[in-house]
Amino acid sequence: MEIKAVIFDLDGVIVSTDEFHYQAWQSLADGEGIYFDRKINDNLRGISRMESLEIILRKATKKYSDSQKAEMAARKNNYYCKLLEKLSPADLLPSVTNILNDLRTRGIKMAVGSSSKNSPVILNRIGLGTYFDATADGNDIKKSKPDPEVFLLAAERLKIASRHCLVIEDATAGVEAAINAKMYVLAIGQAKSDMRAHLRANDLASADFVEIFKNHGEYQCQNQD
Ligand code: B16
Ligand code: MG
Repeated sequence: MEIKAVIFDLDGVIVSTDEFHYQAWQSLADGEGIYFDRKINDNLRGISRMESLEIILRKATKKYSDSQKAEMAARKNNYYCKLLEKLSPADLLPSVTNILNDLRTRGIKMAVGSSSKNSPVILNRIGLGTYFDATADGNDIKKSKPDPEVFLLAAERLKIASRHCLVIEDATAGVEAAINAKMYVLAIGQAKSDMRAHLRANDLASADFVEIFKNHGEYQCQNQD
């Protein structure tokens, strides 16, 4: 199986906005008197804003109406967008720039596949607004990860068959989405112990791209910083 394209998850793979999501949900939960911690937050990785809220509300002692939920989701997004104002190209996670440049030089197609509706804002802030050959995000899809929709759409926009795509993910929901899309998947960070992934690494910086492409195509990547 030759890898012709790499589809990057955004939050937690390219940039550590996953920490901002945590802080924003914590602010919301504190304001509502709902218990929330980093362990619960890990279950929110890769899934949509409203699905995340539903998980948080499992710890709530009162029932919320749909309009109250919509207001809470908007409030969380306001906290989150405030934090995004601080983002800059300096916030790219280690090795991202080198890996992107290497992939580009070798002719590998690249896309972003993110559940986030804030994906375009984030990409602009980190200086990658026009970098990718294609993007697919929370604004384009009906079902978020673990549904494969976002990755299938990214591959369609790249015009590359699923079996030639490598997804890089930090969420177990994202690993499952890639497998559901019949794509190859490298799991990093929180997802690194997910045995369903074909490849696993602590983070992008320690992923052995030389080995990956030696086994799955002619491409060889130099990913030293
Ligand atoms: P938003 P990814 C996901 O992005 C996040 O991991 C997840 O925590 C978040 O709830 C989701 O985006 C929706 O984000 O509220 O900005 O639309 O990891 O798929 O890039
Ligand atoms: Mg992620």
